[in-house]
Amino acid sequence: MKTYICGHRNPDTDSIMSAYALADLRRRTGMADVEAICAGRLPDKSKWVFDHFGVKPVRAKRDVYVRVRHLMDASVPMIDADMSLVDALRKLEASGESSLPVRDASGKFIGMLSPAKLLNLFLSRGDLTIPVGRAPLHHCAQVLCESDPVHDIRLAAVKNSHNHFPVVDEDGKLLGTVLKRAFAEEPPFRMILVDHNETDQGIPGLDEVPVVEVVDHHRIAFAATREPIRYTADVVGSTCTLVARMFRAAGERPTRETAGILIAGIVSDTLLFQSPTTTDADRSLCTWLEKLCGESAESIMAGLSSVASPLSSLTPDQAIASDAKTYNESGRKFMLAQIEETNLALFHQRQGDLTAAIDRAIAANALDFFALMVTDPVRGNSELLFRGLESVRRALPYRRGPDGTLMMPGVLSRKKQLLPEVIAALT
Ligand SMILES: [Mn+2]
Repeated sequence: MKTYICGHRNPDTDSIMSAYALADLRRRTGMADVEAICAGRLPDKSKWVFDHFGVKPVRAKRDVYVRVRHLMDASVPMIDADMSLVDALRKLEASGESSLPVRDASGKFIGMLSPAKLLNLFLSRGDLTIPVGRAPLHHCAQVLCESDPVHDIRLAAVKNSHNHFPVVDEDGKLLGTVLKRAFAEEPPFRMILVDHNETDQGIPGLDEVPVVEVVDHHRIAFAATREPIRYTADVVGSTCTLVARMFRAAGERPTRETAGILIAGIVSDTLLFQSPTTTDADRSLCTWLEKLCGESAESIMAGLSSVASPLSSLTPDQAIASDAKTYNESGRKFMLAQIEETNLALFHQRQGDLTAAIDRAIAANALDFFALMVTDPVRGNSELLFRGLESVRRALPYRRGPDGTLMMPGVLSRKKQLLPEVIAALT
């Protein structure tokens, strides 16, 4: 069964690199069909890392919804309309099914071949050598489209009296059959989460797919599981540090490329060991990786920093969404976004546009408030653009700057520094 490894929505470098490296490790330790994916668009910084180390980037995937095409049963044959009825009935008999889908010369679905529908023809001793296309077919079957998400149609399908559902593509071309029992089966893939564990922060569709493993360095808000799962969590600066440690524990040595990819995750999440989230484990594992990679953490960080800043290369809506996380706390729904920007002058210039984008995000997501943290990793400061619930803004311990943003000297971490203050302000 296929296993996807995926970081959080609006993924950052740590999320994507840890997914890539963990897929490498899981493949080496015997997991056959595993693929690292990226929840949404691959950010430019991540693209730079993959290009720099000459490896194929992880695939961007919008969601992991189970779709009709995943449930299709390839062993159920299809009948061509020009086949003689007697041959078609033999094929039906051999298949062991109660009915089979029929397609015309252009491949389009035209109906189901079902003995019940042919009873009159048998009784009148009709000619069984006629083509199937001229025989009475069954037309009231529920036709499914391959891209339909299963959760939208499961209820109707289970209630339907038929056991066979023909599947067509957008043009009506017959692709195959879904059997009713497939709706009761487990999803055809499973998930490993890296760099997050809250379903709200995960790739859309995550709540329908079983999670078999989590590797993470955030607060734990994972739902109770039905079966034991592998869960690796520690208070370190980067999920890539945990993956590097897992390579070591398994006695596996990352390749030059994977070592470099892990370093990129570590330096970006710890802001080259400046963030207060940094631990000794981040530093010592990074030293080990530098030896395997042959490139220093500093040079990889310099490469990452050379990639265009979000404020100069993205629209305001894209910039605030590029690393935004949704939280539900004390009955409030809010988003905390973070962008790294060494040029805070640009932030002040674009403040009006960003404010408008934030107000749109608040309306679109029915949020109580939205805070955008703009972090300057070079000087080690952040500023906060806050919109929404005024009582929360006033309860935050940050001084208001001349143009209304909140000044956060020395604050670099959304998780460790901003989130606890926001939670405290809510209670
Ligand atoms: Mn991380």
